[in-house]
Amino acid sequence: MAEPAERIRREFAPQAEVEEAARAMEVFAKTHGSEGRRVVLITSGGTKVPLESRTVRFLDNFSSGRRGAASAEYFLQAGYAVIFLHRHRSMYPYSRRYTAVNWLDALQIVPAPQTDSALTEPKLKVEADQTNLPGIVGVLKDYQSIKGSGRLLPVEFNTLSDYLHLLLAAAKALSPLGANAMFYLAAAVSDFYIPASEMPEHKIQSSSGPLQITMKMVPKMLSPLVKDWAPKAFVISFKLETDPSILIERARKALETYRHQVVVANVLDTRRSYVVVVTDVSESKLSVSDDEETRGVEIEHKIVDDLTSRHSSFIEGLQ
Ligand code: PAZ
Repeated sequence: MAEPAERIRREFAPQAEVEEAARAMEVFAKTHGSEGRRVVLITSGGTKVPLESRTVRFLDNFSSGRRGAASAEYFLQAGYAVIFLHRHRSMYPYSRRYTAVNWLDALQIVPAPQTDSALTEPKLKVEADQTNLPGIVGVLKDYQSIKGSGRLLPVEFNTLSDYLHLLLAAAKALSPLGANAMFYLAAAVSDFYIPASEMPEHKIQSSSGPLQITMKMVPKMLSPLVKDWAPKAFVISFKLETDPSILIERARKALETYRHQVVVANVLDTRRSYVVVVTDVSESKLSVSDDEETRGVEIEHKIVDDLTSRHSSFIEGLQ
């Protein structure tokens, strides 16, 4: 069996500009690394797996990207530099708060100061109505300050192939940072795919009757990431289940198999209010009460607080 990096290069053709993104991640990691700053790679959103080469249909993994986008904000608040590897059009730090807003309802056209009296048409400008955009002034200030600081590098993927190539490139970029690098793998990545050589070229016809497809297993990235690509980094994976009774057992199995530091375990229906942070020696339950929720407390804040302090212990050689 070819090693995973080789398999990815051979079997998965990316659509994203991988080399350009790889260079940007390398420069970003070097810059922040040389300033002694910790750098976290956050993966966020679901992956799309095409079923036809001229693609009409996909197999999609569910994820809104809220976990990743909210966590990015809290890592930035904690002083980290963040590579935000996210699915195109999934939630984005700061703007995530307004994904349900129809911007055309939130904006108004108002007269602009007239500086040129020779103009025949009156000048107009657009203003935001803050009642439709709760907290916008604070959010915009935070966003602009983070953008100015250069501590957020967004990188986009769409398909599974893009994701695999970009994760490999990110691991290479972050590896020189040793224990100062963190991987926070919250994306929901497909376990199955159809190799290009076995994919029908044209749209699958429903006139051929019920569809039967055989999919191959996607190479497990966590194993080479931990062993070879970034062996000194602090690595956190996420485990999503729908059956709560198998959650902890599955998280423990992942830790045993991949030998990384932490699994954050969550159940689909309760993922906004309850997670368990699992290590080989502990299980810490984090939750958000109804009262906290009404005060705007987010579970990602608690997850990031917990993990940044574990990361400090890891760097100090205590974990
Ligand atoms: O993106 P989101 O906020 O809607 O959901 C987050 C999540 C459930 C995708 C994430 O917490 C997670 O568990 N990711 C790993 C999924 C997996 O086990 O493949």
